[in-house]
Amino acid sequence: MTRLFFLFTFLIGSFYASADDGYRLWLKYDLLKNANVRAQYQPFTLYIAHAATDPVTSTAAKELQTGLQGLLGKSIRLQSTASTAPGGISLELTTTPQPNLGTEGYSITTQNTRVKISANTPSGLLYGAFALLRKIQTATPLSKIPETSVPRVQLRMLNHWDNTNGSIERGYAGASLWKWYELPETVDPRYRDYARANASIGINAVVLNNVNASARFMSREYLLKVKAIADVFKPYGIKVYLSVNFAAPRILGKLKNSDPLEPAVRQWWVDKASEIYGIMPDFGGFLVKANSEGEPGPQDFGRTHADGANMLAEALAPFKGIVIWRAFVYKADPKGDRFKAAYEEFKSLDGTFLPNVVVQVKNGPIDFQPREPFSPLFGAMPKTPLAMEFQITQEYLGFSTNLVYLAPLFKECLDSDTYVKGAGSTVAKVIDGSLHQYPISVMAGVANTGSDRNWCGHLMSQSNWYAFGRLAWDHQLSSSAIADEWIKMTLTQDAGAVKTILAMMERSREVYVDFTTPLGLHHIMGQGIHFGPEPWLERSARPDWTSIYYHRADSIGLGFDRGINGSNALGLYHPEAIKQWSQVDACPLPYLLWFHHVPWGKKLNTGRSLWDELCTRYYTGSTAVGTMQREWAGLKGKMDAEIHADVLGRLGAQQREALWWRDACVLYFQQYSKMPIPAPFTPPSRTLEEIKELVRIYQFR
Ligand code: BDP
Repeated sequence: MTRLFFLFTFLIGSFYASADDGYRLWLKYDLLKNANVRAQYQPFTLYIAHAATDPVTSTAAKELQTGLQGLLGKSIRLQSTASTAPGGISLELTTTPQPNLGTEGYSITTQNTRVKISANTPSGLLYGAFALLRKIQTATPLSKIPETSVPRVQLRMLNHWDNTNGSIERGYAGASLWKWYELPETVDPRYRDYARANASIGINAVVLNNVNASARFMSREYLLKVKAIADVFKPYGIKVYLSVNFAAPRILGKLKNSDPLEPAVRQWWVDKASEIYGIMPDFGGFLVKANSEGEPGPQDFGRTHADGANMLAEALAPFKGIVIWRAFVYKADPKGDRFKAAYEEFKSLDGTFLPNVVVQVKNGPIDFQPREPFSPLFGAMPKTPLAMEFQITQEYLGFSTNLVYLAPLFKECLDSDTYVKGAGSTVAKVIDGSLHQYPISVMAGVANTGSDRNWCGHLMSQSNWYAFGRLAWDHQLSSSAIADEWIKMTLTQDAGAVKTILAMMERSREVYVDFTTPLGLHHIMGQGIHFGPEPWLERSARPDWTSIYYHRADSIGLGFDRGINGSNALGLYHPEAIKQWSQVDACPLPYLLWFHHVPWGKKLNTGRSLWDELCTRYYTGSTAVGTMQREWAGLKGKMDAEIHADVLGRLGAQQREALWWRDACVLYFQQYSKMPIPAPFTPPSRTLEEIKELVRIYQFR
């Protein structure tokens, strides 16, 4: 039997060694190559004892069994009664709740040859099991195995922008994972693999459908399909949520309108809530995009966002469901500044929402740009729980052809200081509820998964899903620590290769910013598709969908004046936060053109003029992609060949795109600066018209 097991492990191992399609993500569990490393874990690999019989604890035990068998090449027994025999791992629920473990935390302790994972709840045991596996997978020394960890944010959530027809809004990794037409009769085994991956990084909440929501999701027909997915997620500690269309009472319920103060409308939602919870007692709640980009909402009836949110909250409250109401709203006002829109609509509503409402705010004031200052709303709503919304899918960060590790972007926002309660009032502390004692805390990420075999299109984008989950669990983790884990679990444990890949990942976001939107430029990408450069975009359905609205290039200079002589969006921040950005000479260069209209010839603290600095960034940024390409090529043989080749190909595409961006932007802005491309850089060999033509092919316009 044991021999058979080894043969099986060997065969599986050699199969994956020759062709890894990335499906297994970071949960590879291949035999640890180094026998000495393996040996240090031997003492506690004999059996896993777990006394509880609930589904989540069983999942934890089975995951440990599968993982350890693969990593250590040993057959592991699973025993359901507690035992004191040496050399085992036990999963134990605390008999009296331990305050230091919270509801989902765990502690891993080692004593002699035993490892004990304890938690107050089955979910805690599941996270402890995955933590132990992660440690073994990354060859952590035995002495560093003990750990106590509690998530800082309660709801660690993915938002899928998936539609009923299988398409994904801003999805770059194939079609939707959810097969609505097959459900509920056919349940794709992939749902389970998805849930596993999420649970392994602590994600415990999933919104299945697009925020531009079809009312269909509120029909009984669809709720039964949703239930089939929810049933698969449950043993992984994950709750399902749905985006709702605010006009559902009219569209689906055939009421005359969806006015939140209309008794019949309110009753419709009350009835709908009890129907939903009748089908799925564990249902999480609603996510709502209202009165934004053409979606229906309470303002259609002269009501406020709070009226709308509270109506839904009242309906969900008896079942402990929550409403996550998005603050992503803006009006088509050519004279206004979109930067201020969400703040202006929501600030005055602070304190008017029911306790089971959370307002979800995008990290920046505009829209998931490669770099944004933090949204001023994070410093403005002490009486309303605010959720963070990050975008994991790379809508504005190069789709699935660009290697961009997003943890530095997420961290930059989380570590920003709002100063609302003195220095150190970081966005992270707002979000995790510790600054204002919010009763609910949520961090959401717009998912980058799809039906592609490797889930994320670009293999390296798997790291962004991973990093999001890890940071939602603990925003104090460093970007590099997370990348280090991910590389070792996903790609290679060769020390030199890990170092090279880590360095590449760490600088990748800055590289992307440099060749697309350096120095605080923003929103100058291709219209609609949001791909490639289009700084020349002057006309669109709305002024704030053009590029000239944002970059404001003219014969004098470049950038959006958001100071007191401009839109004064800066005035929405705390005085201490304003200070860091308000003076053109002192403003950190990454934010310069976010807040200032700067003369082309203005000397910056790099010693170069604005124009020269801009060109330098475009040129060095696009050159850096070439360097990444060469470094990656040098990693051949250090990881699976298929993965290596795939990433190398994508880096080639990224190089091509980086050169478009460079040439498009320097040639376009040169029309205003009227200055030469500075030495040592060579001017583009193609004309602006040629680039525009190229970009048009991709825009299909
Ligand atoms: C924008 C996307 C659009 C989304 C919208 C949103 O381009 O597809 O529907 O955000 O977040 O970035 O609602």
